[in-house]
Amino acid sequence: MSHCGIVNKFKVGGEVLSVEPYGNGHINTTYVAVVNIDGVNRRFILQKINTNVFPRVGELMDNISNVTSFMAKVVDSEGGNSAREVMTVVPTIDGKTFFTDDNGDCYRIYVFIEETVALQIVEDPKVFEGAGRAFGGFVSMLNSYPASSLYEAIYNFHNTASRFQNFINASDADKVKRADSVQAEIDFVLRRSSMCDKVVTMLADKELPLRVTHNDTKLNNVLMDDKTGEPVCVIDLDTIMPGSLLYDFGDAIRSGCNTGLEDEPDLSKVSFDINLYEFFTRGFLEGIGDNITAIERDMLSFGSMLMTFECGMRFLTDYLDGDNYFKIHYPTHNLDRCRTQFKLVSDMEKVKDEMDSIARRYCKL
Ligand code: ADP
Ligand code: GN1
Ligand code: MG
Repeated sequence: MSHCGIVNKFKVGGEVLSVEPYGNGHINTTYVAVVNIDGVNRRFILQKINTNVFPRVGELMDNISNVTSFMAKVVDSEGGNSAREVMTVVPTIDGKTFFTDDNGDCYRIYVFIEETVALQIVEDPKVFEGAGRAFGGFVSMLNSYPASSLYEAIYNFHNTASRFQNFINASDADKVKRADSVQAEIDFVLRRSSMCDKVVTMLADKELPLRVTHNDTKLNNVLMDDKTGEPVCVIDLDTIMPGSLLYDFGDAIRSGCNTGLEDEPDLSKVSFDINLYEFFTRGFLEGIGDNITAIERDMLSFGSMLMTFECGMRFLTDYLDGDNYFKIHYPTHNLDRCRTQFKLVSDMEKVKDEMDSIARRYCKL
């Protein structure tokens, strides 16, 4: 079935004019569809859901439609505009949240949020502070959402201990004979293996609270107003699950406080920017308000290192495994991504004390 035919399976309310590839996510395949509705061209986001990564699509879409309905009510009750500030799932003509074609491929459609931009890199620290407010506000808004009613979209998603085990398995199996060429990166992971079970254990022991978290808070997963730079809408809701606030904070720091791109091959361009850390932390702590504990506050630096380390380890695991998970555009793409993450971890280790004093300075506790 053509992509236009797929869009026609949804209640878009008009004539489908075109469907083109869009965006640069690593997981799903995204398209923009233009639909003529009563003489006006409107855009929609069509996504083919990566069912290797998300095998239980029904559960995933239940999570997303329930959470977005909840957030829309909160936003509207506070005088906001939920049509712009919350993702809107467009139902299929038979009232479902996604469409399955004859090949078993699953598609969904969201309303396109116009006059926004998804940034790959921070150009203006104030904009990054806004992203912090948006992600902090996101966790805060979902504080009263019943976490136990959510499905676990990817089991053990930020369970760093289990990610470490996957890494060991891939390195031992050495399926595509790459381990010898990445011994330095393998050693980097092994030297830090004791980091991996800390948050998992503290969550299990209830020293850290389990919250509804986004779990994929990279900078390009919040849309910014293209004129004012203010945050508009948190997107990419596939990984909303019960988790730790440290995951959301840490993943945003990982992706936003990098002076280079996530896949920059020239490591001299990649470094951890503590100034940006301060901007984001101020925004995040403002957004979260008092929905944070002292232990969480004191572990924000650790969470940043852990999420950066975990992501680098995942890229390395995928490289050792023959690149089956993340989309790659050239053979060493995952290795380049891994190296940027490990460079950031090394940088953060050197300024941990400064990161801690910034968190204390802006926390409302
Ligand atoms: P992935 O999981 O592959 O990262 P995303 O859901 O983040 O996919 O979408 C990929 C890109 O599509 C985003 O970075 C953004 O540019 C764009 N996008 C996604 N949803 C919307 C939307 N509702 N309105 C406008 N742009 C969107
Ligand atoms: C993936 O979907 P996307 O591109 O926003 C990945 C994240 C990684 C990120 C690294 C479901 O995010 O966990 O941190 O790439 N998402 C999933 O860029 O695995
Ligand atoms: Mg994304």
